[in-house]
Amino acid sequence: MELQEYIDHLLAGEDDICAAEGKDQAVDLQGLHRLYVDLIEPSQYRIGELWEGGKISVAGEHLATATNSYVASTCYAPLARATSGGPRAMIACTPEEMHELGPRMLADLLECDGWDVDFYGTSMPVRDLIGAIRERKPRFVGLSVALVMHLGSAKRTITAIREALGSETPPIVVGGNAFRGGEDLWRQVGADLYAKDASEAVQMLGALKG
Ligand code: B12
Repeated sequence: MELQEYIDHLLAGEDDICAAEGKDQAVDLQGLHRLYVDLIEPSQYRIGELWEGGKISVAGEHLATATNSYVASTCYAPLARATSGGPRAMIACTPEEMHELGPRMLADLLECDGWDVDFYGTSMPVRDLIGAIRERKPRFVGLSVALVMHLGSAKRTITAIREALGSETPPIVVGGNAFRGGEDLWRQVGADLYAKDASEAVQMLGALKG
């Protein structure tokens, strides 16, 4: 199905048609990656443009986002692996960050790649994040930032983690819409690694599995 046709179904609230398309694509892991990065992600970006341009309402955006969340979870579940005991990954949104679908999709694809993922969802408080890293000792921490205005908070979060954990700090990986505005932004917030999408991230992070 073409992107525009899929978006039309999203906006019409046709979750059954969207899920059927997702299942057709996600017949294997490669298909799931394609579904996430080549269909769900660009459809959400397009929804953002339509919303920003006043072409669709907030209700339209919410419906599309909820439908894409449903499609992702429906299609990922059959390919998920039992990963308890595997290398641990930690994925969280920085404080105040409410965009959850992108990091959730990354968490899903990492699980399918054998990582035991702790996914913390939106707006993770810094103190609690540091406590969780101490306790759970992940191989890396992934921080998601969608809003450009949250880049400062991302930098403060990373600085606080490094100050608290010193040489015990695991590699800090960042990603999300906010970093698309400039090639060097991820370095400026003090991260060790960056990936532009979830597929690229899974490939890059394979090197940390050990
Ligand atoms: C849906 C949505 C929302 C929903 C989110 C609901 C949810 N459950 O997630 C809600 C309604 C909450 C929302 C709120 C707001 N939003 Co909003 N939102 C969007 C929208 C349309 C889609 C987001 C999405 O799902 N993207 C799809 C995912 C798959 O893409 P992604 O997040 O980039 O993730 C991929 C990669 O980046 C990567 N990745 C993501 N995280 C990580 C982490 C790591 C470690 C790695 C390696 C990789 C990685 O992997 C993912 C898959 O490949 C975007 C448009 C856009 N361009 O993203 C606007 C957008 C991000 N929002 C925007 C704005 C302005 C807002 C609000 C300020 C609006 C308002 N006035 O209230 C608030 C702020 C809320 C907050 N405090 O965070 C702007 C941001 C502009 C800017 N320059 O910063 C955007 C770009 C829309 C626009 N075009 O104007 N939003």
